[in-house]
Amino acid sequence: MANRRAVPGIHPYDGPAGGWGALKATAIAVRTQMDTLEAPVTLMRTNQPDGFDCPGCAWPDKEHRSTFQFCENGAKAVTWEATSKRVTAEFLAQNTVTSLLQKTDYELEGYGRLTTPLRYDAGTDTLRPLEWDEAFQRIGAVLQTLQPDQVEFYTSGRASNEAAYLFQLFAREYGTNNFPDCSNMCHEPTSVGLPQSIGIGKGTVSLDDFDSTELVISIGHNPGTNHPRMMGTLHELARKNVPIIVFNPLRERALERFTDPQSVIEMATYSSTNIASTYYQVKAGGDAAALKGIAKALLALDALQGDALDHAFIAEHTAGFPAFADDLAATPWEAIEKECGLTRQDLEQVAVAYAKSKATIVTYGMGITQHNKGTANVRLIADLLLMRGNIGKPGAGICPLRGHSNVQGNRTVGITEKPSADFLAKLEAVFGFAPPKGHGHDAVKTMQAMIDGASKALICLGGNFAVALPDPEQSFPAMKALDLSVHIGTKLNRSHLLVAKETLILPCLGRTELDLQASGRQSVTVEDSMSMVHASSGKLKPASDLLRSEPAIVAGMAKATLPNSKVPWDELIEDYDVIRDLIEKTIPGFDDYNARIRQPGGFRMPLPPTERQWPTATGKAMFSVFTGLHENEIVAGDDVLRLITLRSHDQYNTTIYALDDRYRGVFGRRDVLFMNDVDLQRLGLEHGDVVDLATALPGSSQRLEGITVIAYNISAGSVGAYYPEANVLVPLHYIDEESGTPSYKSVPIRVTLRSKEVLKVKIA
Ligand SMILES: Nc1nc2c(c(=O)[nH]1)N[C@H]1C(S)=C(S)[C@@H](COP(=O)(O)OP(=O)(O)OC[C@H]3O[C@@H](n4cnc5c(=O)[nH]c(N)nc54)[C@H](O)[C@@H]3O)O[C@H]1N2
Ligand SMILES: Nc1nc2c(c(=O)[nH]1)N[C@H]1C(S)=C(S)[C@@H](COP(=O)(O)OP(=O)(O)OC[C@H]3O[C@@H](n4cnc5c(=O)[nH]c(N)nc54)[C@H](O)[C@@H]3O)O[C@H]1N2
Ligand SMILES: [Mo]
Repeated sequence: MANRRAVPGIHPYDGPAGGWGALKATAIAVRTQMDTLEAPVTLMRTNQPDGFDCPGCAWPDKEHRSTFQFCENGAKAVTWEATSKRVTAEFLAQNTVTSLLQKTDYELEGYGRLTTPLRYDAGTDTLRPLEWDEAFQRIGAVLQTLQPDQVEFYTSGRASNEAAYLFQLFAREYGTNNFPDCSNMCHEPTSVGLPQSIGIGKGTVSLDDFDSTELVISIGHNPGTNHPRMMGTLHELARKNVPIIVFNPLRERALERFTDPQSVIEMATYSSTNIASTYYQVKAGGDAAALKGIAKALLALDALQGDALDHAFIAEHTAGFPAFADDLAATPWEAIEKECGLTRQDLEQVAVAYAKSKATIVTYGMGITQHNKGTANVRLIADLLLMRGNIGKPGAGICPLRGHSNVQGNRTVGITEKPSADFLAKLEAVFGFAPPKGHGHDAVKTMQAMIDGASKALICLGGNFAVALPDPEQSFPAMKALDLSVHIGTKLNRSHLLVAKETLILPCLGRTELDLQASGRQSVTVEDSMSMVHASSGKLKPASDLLRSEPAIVAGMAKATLPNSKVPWDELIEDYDVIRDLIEKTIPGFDDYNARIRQPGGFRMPLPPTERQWPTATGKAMFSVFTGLHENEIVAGDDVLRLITLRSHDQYNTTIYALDDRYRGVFGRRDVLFMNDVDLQRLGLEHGDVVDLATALPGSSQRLEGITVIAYNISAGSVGAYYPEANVLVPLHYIDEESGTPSYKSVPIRVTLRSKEVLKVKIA
């Protein structure tokens, strides 16, 4: 570390995560975004019984009635939505779409909330206001000229159960199962892998399980930034000396040390708590090897002492164990060590700790799923847990950390391109139209169909589709080639501006805002990471009088498109209880839906594995065999590095709040590549050099130029850069074949020197 040259905006951060820095960051967020009189009241309503659900993350809240939990990034999510900034018609008249496309995502976000329905006018190259009815009529007119399978219905996981259910109802009555959604870029490996292993594509733990767990293994997620309320739980466990074993290529500060802003003592004394008991810097994409190593060591331990496996559980509840064990026996330690970058001894130590714990939870995020073998990775985690009967008992289980706050609920209420026959039959019985049976497009397939010209229209319920997906060089022109794009959103983003022949932007209410319909104040419902469904209702005055709720907008489009619709759209919008009654009639698990969301904390969706019921094809929990170890064997070579694309502390997916990444020591800029010292030396590079990156896959010419490489504590062979800027390097078809999820966390790249001169950047 000594004698490194100075690089603008790069200052190692030595403190713990959380603490006073987090309070200060919140104060800044409030000051820059909101009317300061209103802000404290709004923040206090987050996750309260009568308030709104925090749009920041999907981590549950105890009964939704805890005293307000301070959370820096939750506060940012709320203040950015409740901002007092507005995109006005005057502003849009003065700024052409071409000029707005020159702005950064950060600048676009900074213009604030959308206030009126907009339509692109090619003559003036501007977005112009129009009436709601006119907007719906235009959408209906275009959709009536297209074949249903030429239309794509995208959902970003913020949408409520009610909005998402109506969206799928509209699309299915119209005649397609084309449902690309953000989950296809996120936890699809969980949704595809876990049903094969345990019979349901959801996590099995509840918040209470963390009270009695004896060991947490945390793999590939960064809770200090992305699941900030989870830090309270981890902090509590660490203080009780429950071991927390971390696998992550980067040293993430919040997983090392955390000061709980709720703790008066820690705040007053500037002290902190160590979070990880052991921190293993696995290679990017090396988790499968590490997990196999732990499982192999556990088998060896069991051979010695006889009690490292739960033999009774394996015999009674599982199938496939012999094949799983045979494969482990056939997997050599040298190969495991090479692939994960950890030693046999490391992994044996984890096995010993694991064998000692009577109840273990494994938590995981994008570090596991966004890989070529994402689904197989998820199944290996389930295997490890099954070996010791760690599913379906208190204090134990699998805990995928979901992304968007209601992404899990969206899937539950029918946002899927592969609907079950049962569900379609129920829709038909209840509504009297025949929904399409063939499978539709997921996110990557949608983009490919757009590139090929087969898909002509894209309707987006939130999100920033083109920016979230890989390879903008292909996806941006494909957006512009569409006949129609429609975006229901709160803030202007780049996908909105990649205008098609016809483009409409429909501004909606956010979670924090009052939703008044004919029967009065409405609430919506969401399902968190732990399958708890609860109500959310905003109270703030809407950002503009012209905003409509997401359900109302979907109903408006549906009525204009389907004049003979069998769905009573108007009744549904008058009172969302009626939507919930229909959800109850068509989807299992929602019995007494309206009554149960009126109870504090809501209710839990059925999770058969928690009772050791396994709705798999065999009726047993299934072990899997992860063939090989390698994430990808297409490209090898000493000069090829694996690129992880990740989130900074100051962003929410494609929404960039600010240009800092405090805990990683990056300030005022995002054009950096994190690299290990060993790799820097090996490649003849120096901290601060400007480099070019090229995707190292056969036939790819994808490049990202002029990035500053910085020395960072990241596992050798792995490098990191920010999403979405680095998406130019991710090929569209570099995916996990089982789930269709892009391998955003393991892109093979080559790095070449551009200039030894340190870039002069103006730090904002
Ligand atoms: N504030 C904020 N909150 C968010 C979001 C946000 O952008 N901002 N996004 C939301 C969404 S949609 C999602 S999906 C979640 C995302 O939450 P995370 O899953 O935490 O997402 P990432 O930032 O992409 O980071 C993944 C972590 O995995 C590590 N990692 C990368 N590759 C590997 C690997 O091969 N193996 C292992 N073991 N680790 C690896 C990275 O170093 C990083 O710490 O957060 C949600 N919450
Ligand atoms: N390279 C790389 N790419 C990735 C990832 C990665 O780790 N690396 N992560 C992937 C993951 S996990 C995900 S989930 C996707 C995210 O993909 P998306 O969900 O498509 O993207 P977001 O950035 O969350 O969408 C932000 C937009 O949503 C709109 N919005 C915000 N709130 C609301 C609301 O209440 N209602 C409506 N209707 N609209 C609203 C705003 O207009 C805002 O601009 O990106 C994926 N892309
Ligand atoms: Mo996500």
